[in-house]
Amino acid sequence: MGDDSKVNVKIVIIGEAGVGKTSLMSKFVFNTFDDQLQPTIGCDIHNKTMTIDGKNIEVRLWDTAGCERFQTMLPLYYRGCHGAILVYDVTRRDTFNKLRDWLIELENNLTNDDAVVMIVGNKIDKTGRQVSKEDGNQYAKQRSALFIETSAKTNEGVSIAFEELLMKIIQTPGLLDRGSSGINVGENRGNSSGGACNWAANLLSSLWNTVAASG
Ligand SMILES: Nc1nc2c(ncn2[C@@H]2O[C@H](COP(=O)(O)OP(=O)(O)OP(=O)(O)O)[C@@H](O)[C@H]2O)c(=O)[nH]1
Ligand SMILES: [Mg+2]
Repeated sequence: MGDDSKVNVKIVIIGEAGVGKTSLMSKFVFNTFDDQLQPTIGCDIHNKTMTIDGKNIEVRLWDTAGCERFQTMLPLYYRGCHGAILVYDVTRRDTFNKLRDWLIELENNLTNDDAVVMIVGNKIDKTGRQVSKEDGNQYAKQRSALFIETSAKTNEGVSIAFEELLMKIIQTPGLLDRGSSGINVGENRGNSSGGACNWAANLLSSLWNTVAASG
């Protein structure tokens, strides 16, 4: 593959409800922040094209719902992921305590064994912190995950979070060669448009949103 080919990368964003998963995605993809964001229903998929380490990358971000009602669908979203962003809210200790459950969920469902996990402590702009940076860092280290603190509101750490994760994914030997499986069957190296994949993935997401909303 030449360096001008596009590499497709799938990343899932998970964590408890309200921790800022959608806000992080929106800041990174659209550079927007909404104080009154509605909870995600099912899963939203957004793409961003970027260059990391001289490689053209089409990043597909699966922004999942933290609400328990939608979690039965999660294993489907993990299929073929190259990376996962596991978010907690530094002002809510309960969301940090739940990281263990989320990591077990990832271990059981990620189809790429060496998919890269990044733990993100979000909302550092807020007062009333309940989880120190040291606690977050130490926990991530124990679990061999990357770690960063962010604010989707002020943009602190947001680009770095995604860039570090992507860099690590690119540098993990063989990870991208495996591409994705399951519903992302069209994802592989050298797919320069990604149009059909986007269409299929977004259609699936829309269908799921419709079903979820009516249930
Ligand atoms: N102050 C502050 N507020 C934030 C930050 N990130 C998100 N929020 C707010 O927190 C609320 C929840 O954010 P979302 O991005 O919807 O959270 P989520 O994790 O996607 O939630 P679900 O979709 O329900 O799982 C929204 O009102 C956001 O505006 C942040 O970094 N700082
Ligand atoms: Mg959301």
